[in-house]
Amino acid sequence: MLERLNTESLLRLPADVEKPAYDRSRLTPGIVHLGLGAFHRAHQALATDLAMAASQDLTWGILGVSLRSPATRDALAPQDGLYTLALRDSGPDGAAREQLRVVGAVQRVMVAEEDPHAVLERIAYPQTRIVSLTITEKGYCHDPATGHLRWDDPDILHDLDNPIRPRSAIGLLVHGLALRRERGLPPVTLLSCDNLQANGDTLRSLVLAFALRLDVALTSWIDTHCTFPNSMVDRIVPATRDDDRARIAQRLGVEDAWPVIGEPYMNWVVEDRFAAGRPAWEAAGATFVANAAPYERLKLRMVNGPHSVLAYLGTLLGAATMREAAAVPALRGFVDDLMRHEIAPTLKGIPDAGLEGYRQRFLARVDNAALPHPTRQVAMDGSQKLPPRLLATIRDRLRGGDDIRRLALAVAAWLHYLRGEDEHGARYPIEDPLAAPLSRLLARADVAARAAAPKQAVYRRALVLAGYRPVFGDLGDKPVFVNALAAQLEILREHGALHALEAVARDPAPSGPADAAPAAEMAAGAGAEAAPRSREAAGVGM
Ligand code: CS2
Repeated sequence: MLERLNTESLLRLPADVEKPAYDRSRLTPGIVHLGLGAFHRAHQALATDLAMAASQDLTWGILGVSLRSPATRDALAPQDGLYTLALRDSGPDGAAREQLRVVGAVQRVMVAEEDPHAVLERIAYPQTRIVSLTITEKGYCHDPATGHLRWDDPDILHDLDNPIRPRSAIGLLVHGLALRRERGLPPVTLLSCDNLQANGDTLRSLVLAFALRLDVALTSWIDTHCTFPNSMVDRIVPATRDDDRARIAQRLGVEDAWPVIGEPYMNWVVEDRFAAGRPAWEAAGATFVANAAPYERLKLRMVNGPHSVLAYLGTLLGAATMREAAAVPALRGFVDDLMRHEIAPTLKGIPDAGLEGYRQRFLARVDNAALPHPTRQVAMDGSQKLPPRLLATIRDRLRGGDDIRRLALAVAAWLHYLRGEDEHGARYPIEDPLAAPLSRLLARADVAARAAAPKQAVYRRALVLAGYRPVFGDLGDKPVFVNALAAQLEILREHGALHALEAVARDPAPSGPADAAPAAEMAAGAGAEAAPRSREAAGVGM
């Protein structure tokens, strides 16, 4: 039985393992972080560790909060908050390389569900200056298409009436801020590090909307004093596997119950609007800017969008990892063409965005043989991920009257993936907060297609699917989109993913928006269906 990683065993780790270069016994907590998953531990916690080492300002210890699961707390508490970050890639000879660092910035871990009041107390702690979040897209309890708070979300409803025991991140934040205000404490910065477009602005509007239901004075206090910087974070962090744990324990000579693995590449761009100071994160390579929106758009569209495409088409083709997916020549070529021809042109005019660098790096990052990244991990929660990653790009393209066939194939691939069965007949679970309504949607689309005249069935199916407002918003009202989707869905259903990829590669881009010729004809034949919504398309009866 190996000894556990902790304050004491830290002293005996091998010399090639990097360690916190500051006195952890002098740390004081300045950050409360909601969502202590691998993503946070591989970037913000690391950056805070490096910032404290560089500046010796030790007032930025992190109190990590898991919203529900006790697993991270159970792993890290016996380790005094210490964990290993393993950055992995391949050397010039193709052999895996791994750089290990023990991160010391997390001082303590709490589980909100066990003791929500303790979390509120920490938000309302005098020394807390930043409350940050990586709770994934679905953690915001917002409508992915509009960005508005979902007032029908059971946790949000519960939290409006429960100032002492909130369950949602938004409830914890607002009730925690209310306590701060009551106690006359200074404001804090609320820093979202999730993959949402305008993540800070989105968080701000959700917090203010919730606060407004409780107390106007609180709302204006938050609005006037707290800040919500937008930020873009980029690092691929697959879930840790048992073989990672075993390998890392062997190198450390002690057991780490939950190391985190990631790629060496990291990019963090943050708006420099902090209400009460911040760590010297530039020591870890963070870039501070006045406006992070262009960088967020760049990353969501040029990394996360193609990522989702590889995950859905890859899953349909039976690829278990992102690298396997990108090794399918037709899919690789498709992703590259998609970035070049349909995504990158929507990002023109972004200053200093390094657009070309992002494109060139993308496939090389996915190819990292030392970092298997399951397609399943990226494919999950598509209902939340599609709007900022792919649909916003489609909207921009439609505005310009530009070709969207490749983007339509990407969206069709998600819808096709939702059937839960790959092209070899293997079944997989759909992990998505909207899994149940989406499954009903697929069933209704089938019924509508069966009921339609044969020539219109394809269009009818697409019309019902694109009419699902929580994901597509008003895109389902746009015949050009529905046509393009119908055409790609039809090819996927009838001939499979490879055929669809080859067809879109063979067919040179048309000049105008009327690209999905066969479906466009169907739409014309479908008369009123090409016009604004039918009851079915509006999602009635869902
Ligand atoms: C991925 C992201 O899981 C996903 O959906 O697209 O987590 C991606 O790896 C990171 O955003 C890269 O920065």
